[in-house]
Amino acid sequence: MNFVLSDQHLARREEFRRFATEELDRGEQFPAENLRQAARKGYLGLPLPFEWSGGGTDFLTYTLLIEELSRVCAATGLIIAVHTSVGTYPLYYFGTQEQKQRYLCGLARGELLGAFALTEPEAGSDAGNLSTSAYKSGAGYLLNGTKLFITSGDRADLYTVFATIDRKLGHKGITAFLVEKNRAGLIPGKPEKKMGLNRSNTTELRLEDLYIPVSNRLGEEGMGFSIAMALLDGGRIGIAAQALGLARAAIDYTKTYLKEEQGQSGLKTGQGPAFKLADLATKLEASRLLVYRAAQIKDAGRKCSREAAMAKYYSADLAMEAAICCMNICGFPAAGFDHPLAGYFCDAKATQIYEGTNQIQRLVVARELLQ
Ligand code: COS
Repeated sequence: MNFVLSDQHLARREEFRRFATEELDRGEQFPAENLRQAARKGYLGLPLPFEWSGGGTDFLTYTLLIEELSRVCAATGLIIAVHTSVGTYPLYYFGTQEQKQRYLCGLARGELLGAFALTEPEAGSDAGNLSTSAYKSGAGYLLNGTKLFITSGDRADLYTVFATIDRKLGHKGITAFLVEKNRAGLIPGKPEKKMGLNRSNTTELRLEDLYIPVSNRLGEEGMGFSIAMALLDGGRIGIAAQALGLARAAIDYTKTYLKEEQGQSGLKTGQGPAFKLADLATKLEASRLLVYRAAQIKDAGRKCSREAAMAKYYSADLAMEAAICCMNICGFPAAGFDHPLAGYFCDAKATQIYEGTNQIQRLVVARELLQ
């Protein structure tokens, strides 16, 4: 295993860093302009092959992109991570040639935005227990049910939706479908008000007698759960990279704060905050290695469930720890709603919850250890 990024990776990281610093805005609305600029650079299909209008990079390069974007705007990082790993990869990995020809280039170029609709009000962590139904109807299926907490739920052009053809079959009944935004019966809700990441629209999605032709089924009937799980492995690496970006943002902010404070008042900083920062910087490196390793295992075409889970929960917990620690170091002003550290704190919390809670990640790791 290579512990050092290649010159090519370093050059791409520098490019992403410059782009994020110079071209991303940190406003409050849905970051449409950020996405447009990122699409212009080819960042919405970075790890997709050239033949499908992608950037032809490995997954490791994609994690560098998500980390750099998220350091500046975690919502932009999240939207692009979800669009790529679970919005576009379903089609790339499991689509027929005809399905790919319809949508894959548009997704990779960022002309279309992808979304992933698995979670339901009664099926979050226990994803295999979902109840959205898909009944055979003519040359297709009628879908009925409610999906919850869908990233870009009201913005996406193409959704991968999971429904069961027969609930009695358990996870073996779950089937995946490609659903275009303008289909009658697809009803997105209003964006949820969250404590962080409000630039990323998270919505409910109601499916009411939503007709889907067989030509939009992704994979065979009953393959949906395995498809979802396989995609989430990659998705979790992206979220781990997002959390890395957030942890780094908090640490960078506090480094500047301490240097300025030291400049003004000699030894006032003392060893307490400095040592705390050293601990965080060390954990950040450990976290990075977990993320890069998971990405490299994926790039090697091997199963990376355990490594992705480890990277995801370690990085997300670190993002939270870094935000709290840095707020403690910077003191009362950091608790203000508009303070950057308060923003990182609010954004970091979500990384512990979505793409499979950190408890689910521990379950994935523990199961592999004990099997
Ligand atoms: N890749 C491919 N297939 C996988 C897989 C993976 N990473 N993980 C599991 N599977 C397959 C298994 O091989 C099994 O297939 P067979 O029945 O053909 O043998 C099937 O899926 C069921 O696996 P398992 O018994 O492990 O499923 P569980 O119901 O116990 O669920 C957890 C496992 C809890 C890990 C799963 O439900 C999960 O990840 N939940 C969290 C969901 C989530 O992340 N939601 C976020 C959505 S986006 S915000």
